[in-house]
Amino acid sequence: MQITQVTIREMKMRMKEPFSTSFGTMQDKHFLLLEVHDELGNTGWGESVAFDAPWYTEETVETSLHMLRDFLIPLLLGKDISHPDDVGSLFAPIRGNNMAKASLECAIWDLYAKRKGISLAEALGGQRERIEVGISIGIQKDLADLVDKVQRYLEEGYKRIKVKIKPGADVEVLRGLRSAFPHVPLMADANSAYSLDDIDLLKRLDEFNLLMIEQPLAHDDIIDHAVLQKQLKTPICLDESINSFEDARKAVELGSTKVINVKIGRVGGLSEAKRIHDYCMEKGIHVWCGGMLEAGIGRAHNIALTSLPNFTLPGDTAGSSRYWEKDIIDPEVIVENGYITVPSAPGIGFTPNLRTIEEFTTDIWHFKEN
Ligand code: OSB
Ligand code: MG
Repeated sequence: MQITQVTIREMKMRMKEPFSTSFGTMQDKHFLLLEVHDELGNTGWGESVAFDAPWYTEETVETSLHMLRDFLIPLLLGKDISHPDDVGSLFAPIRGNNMAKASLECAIWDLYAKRKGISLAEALGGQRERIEVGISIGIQKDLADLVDKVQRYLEEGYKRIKVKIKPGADVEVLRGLRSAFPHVPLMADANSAYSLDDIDLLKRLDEFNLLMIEQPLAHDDIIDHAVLQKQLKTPICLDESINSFEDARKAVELGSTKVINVKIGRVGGLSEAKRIHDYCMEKGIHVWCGGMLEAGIGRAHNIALTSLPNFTLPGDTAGSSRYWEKDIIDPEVIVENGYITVPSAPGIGFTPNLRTIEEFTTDIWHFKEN
């Protein structure tokens, strides 16, 4: 397939509720929507996941735009691509910038599946017809608010509760939650808020029978997590630390992680996400699909990825209505009894809603081969 044109839309969408982590609070989701066109008039869609500020990883909306416009799109325009796996080698001369790369690569995957007339899930080798979903809840004002939220999401059917923790809002929060919900599948995400100096505190979390603790230590560490894991009963799940297949391999070999949160953007695209999935499956390491507060296009890619067999744990891919008054796809992502049905229509299987997309677009650029 020949890539003849790429459109970037800069988007701003207000979330229903602010989302707070150990690194800060977000209310407005600012991102890029990518639309790639082929020589036959087909289009494929992708969504960038970097935030406004570099507090999760180093990328931002602005760096993504810069990378796409000045490096990645020029590498792709006019190229004849036989399979989306080839995009990785095309982008190889550009170091890092995985989220920018992934937004474009995901659009190519959608386009590829549409040209073949198959769903993205099928193109990736996924088999599941529906996926189990959990929910990630930001830091709340107090324990009562958190208990209320958890109660509401359990009633909606979510299969696993993840709560954000940070120094000063950890042991007592989890103790309170555990006593309110003794048997709920529960986990905590620290977003890199601790160091090995906190080892005694982290060991106290073992008493709450958590499914796992996500990214307790530095965003770029895999060594200290291995040291910590030896002293914890609770399995460690790495998020920020895993930016590639090679990171995953090293973390698994070192014993730094027992579970991996796979995010398509963080690892540079669906092809790399699938490599990590396949490797973990071979090694008996369970994976689940993380989220970046995506709108509908990014969410659709996450759903397709989660249809692969080693996504054995509920992911963070909640329904559209958990984030948005109005999403940008038709139909919206719906969670029923804790499940999302994997669409079978060609490509991502959800139709971009051009009217709502236009409503949230703040800028637009078209790139053509010249
Ligand atoms: O660490 O998984 C994370 C949101 C923003 C940044 C980082 C993370 C998260 C979430 C929310 O946990 C996942 C979602 O609902 O999309
Ligand atoms: Mg995380």
